[in-house]
Amino acid sequence: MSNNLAGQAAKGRNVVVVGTQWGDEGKGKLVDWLTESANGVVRFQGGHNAGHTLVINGVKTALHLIPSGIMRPGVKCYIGNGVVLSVTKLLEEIAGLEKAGVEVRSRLRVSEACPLILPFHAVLDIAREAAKTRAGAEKIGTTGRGIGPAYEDKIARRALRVQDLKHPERFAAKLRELIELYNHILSSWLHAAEVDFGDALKPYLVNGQVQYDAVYAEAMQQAEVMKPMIADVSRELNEVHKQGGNLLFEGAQGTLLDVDHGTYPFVTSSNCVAGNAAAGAGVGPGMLHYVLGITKAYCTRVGGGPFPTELDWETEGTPGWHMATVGAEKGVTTGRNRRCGWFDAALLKRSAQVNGLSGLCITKLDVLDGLTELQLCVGYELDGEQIDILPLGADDIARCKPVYETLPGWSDTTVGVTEYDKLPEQARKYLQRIEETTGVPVHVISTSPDRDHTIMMR
Ligand code: 2SA
Ligand code: MG
Repeated sequence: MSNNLAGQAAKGRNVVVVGTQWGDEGKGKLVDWLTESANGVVRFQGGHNAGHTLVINGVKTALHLIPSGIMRPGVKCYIGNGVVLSVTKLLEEIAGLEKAGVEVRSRLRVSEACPLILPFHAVLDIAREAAKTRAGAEKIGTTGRGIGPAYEDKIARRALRVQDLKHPERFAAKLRELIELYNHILSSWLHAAEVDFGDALKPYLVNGQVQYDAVYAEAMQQAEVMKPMIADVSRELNEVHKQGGNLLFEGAQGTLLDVDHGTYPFVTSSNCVAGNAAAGAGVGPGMLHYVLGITKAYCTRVGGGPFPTELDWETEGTPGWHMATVGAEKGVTTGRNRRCGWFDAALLKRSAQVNGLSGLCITKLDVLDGLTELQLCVGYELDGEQIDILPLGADDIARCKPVYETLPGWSDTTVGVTEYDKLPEQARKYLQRIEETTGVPVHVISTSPDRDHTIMMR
């Protein structure tokens, strides 16, 4: 194994961190760890559907919107234009961090071009999933945070953006138009069924109709708090780069949830791939120097959609149950159980291709400790043919039958190991097979959620 991630600590070198599976690969920990040599950390897509857990000195912190770099004093954090922003959630997160003694406001810059997530986006998201259930269709299994509807407004060119917060009249006019549209949609749907929107959304809804006054008043109050953080993020990032600073681009969700390259339509509504770090932050692709693919040593998925190597993860004593329990596989944002399955190298090949991965970081290797045998998916059978890369779209993926290679497990613990040579021999063999079957070198290995339990290959 070779390494060139270490070289990225040099001046003016920027790293993109992406999830290579369905999210929850452990990106937050790695971003936090890599910020040691970064001046700024940038989010470029998604919204508060993301959930990044960090454990620092044994203390757990969950972040949804603010880049993981916030936990390192002095590092600047940027929310790029590609992020859909709920100001309510952002201010809640800032308050939580400040309560824990983390300075946020002076270090956080929010792009004025971010589309806003407003309460009616979550209403529509939840109502739409409920409508699918009523119709007997498979739900997407969204986080219910309004991500999809907010991106729809962006693409339809009617979104309210962060910059509108600075102009109350403009904000009011756009908001009126948008709420009229949403109330029109909701009136035809909410007649059909009672939908439980939860307490948080109640103040904005009366008889299934979004209340303009409530949304407007809250947004204008928040605008005052937001103003000092609103910035031309694209310009600031280019400036940092010119001065030789290092930037870290922090992806959310994962490649197979990408709206173009994932298991469509069971995907999120943004591009999660590395290329979007440029468009979603307002920098040129030449500013992305190294792409680190965060990869769980097995696979998990939360929400609906196909998952070729999925195991039974509910029956006690099975390998799937082992992954779910030892790996504590629960959603950070919604608390939902994550589905678990074997490592899928054919899926990783797709990921390597669409991201241009420079190297892999294998996380949660320690979760596999104690399994006697491991299966590694090297391809699929689809319509009587053998293929070695994940096909595009949910329909074909759902028909794929995995082809497995069996490898021996290991009984020694790998928890907290910080040197490659101290890993059990079978664990090293497993990592080598991952490299060979995916075609991507392993550059980093994570052996526990703790910041320091990380192996850097040299
Ligand atoms: P959405 O809400 O429109 O983005 O949902 C669409 C699909 O994207 C999936 N999705 C995620 N999958 C894994 N992790 C995510 N973040 C949270 C976490 C999720 C949680 O880190 O644990 O707490 O449940 C995330 N965000 C979106 C989602 O499950 C749908 O399949
Ligand atoms: Mg997550």
